[in-house]
Amino acid sequence: MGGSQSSTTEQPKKAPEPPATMNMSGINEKTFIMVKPDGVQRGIAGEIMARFEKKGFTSCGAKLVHASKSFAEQHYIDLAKKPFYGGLTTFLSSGPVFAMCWKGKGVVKTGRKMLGTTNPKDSAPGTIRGDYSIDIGRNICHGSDSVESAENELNLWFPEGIIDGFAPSRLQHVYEN
Ligand code: IDP
Ligand code: MG
Repeated sequence: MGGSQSSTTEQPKKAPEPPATMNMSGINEKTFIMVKPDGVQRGIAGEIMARFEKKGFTSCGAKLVHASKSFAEQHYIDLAKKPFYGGLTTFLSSGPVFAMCWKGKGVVKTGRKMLGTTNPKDSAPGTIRGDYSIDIGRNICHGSDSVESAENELNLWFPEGIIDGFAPSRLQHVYEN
């Protein structure tokens, strides 16, 4: 006796499941919206969430995160060469942010319109930045600028995954078909 035996009870190995990919088109399009530390400090996070809810988009995830400086640098890596990158990433990591995933038809582009232009001095009244901010470095919110960057940002901020299978019953009153 003794020694290693090959087990006869071992289950045949299943082919690995393909990695879960986010469905990022049609009414399943998703975007990453974030209330930056200024918006959280000023108590505007709930208002921003409410605007996306009232528009008809579906929440797929929401949480407060206090990002580290290096995490903030990763988020804004495309801006690494800009002179304001240091200040921007120090600011983003200065306090909690409210990170959200929103889903719906055209949500990336419409989400950006709802935020308003980057510089609040040009943001139309009625947009979030137009209504609640003045300085470009304190424009209170972030929104993905393309479906591709949304997917990257959601993977960065929600490594645990999002709630993707939820289709609220109200959708029949949001979409005509
Ligand atoms: P976005 O947030 O509208 O996508 P980006 O060009 O991606 O704009 O810039 C990211 C953030 O960096 C902006 O939201 C803003 O807070 C900040 N930012 C952009 N340009 C400037 C600038 O010229 N000076 C200071 N901060 C800036
Ligand atoms: Mg941007």
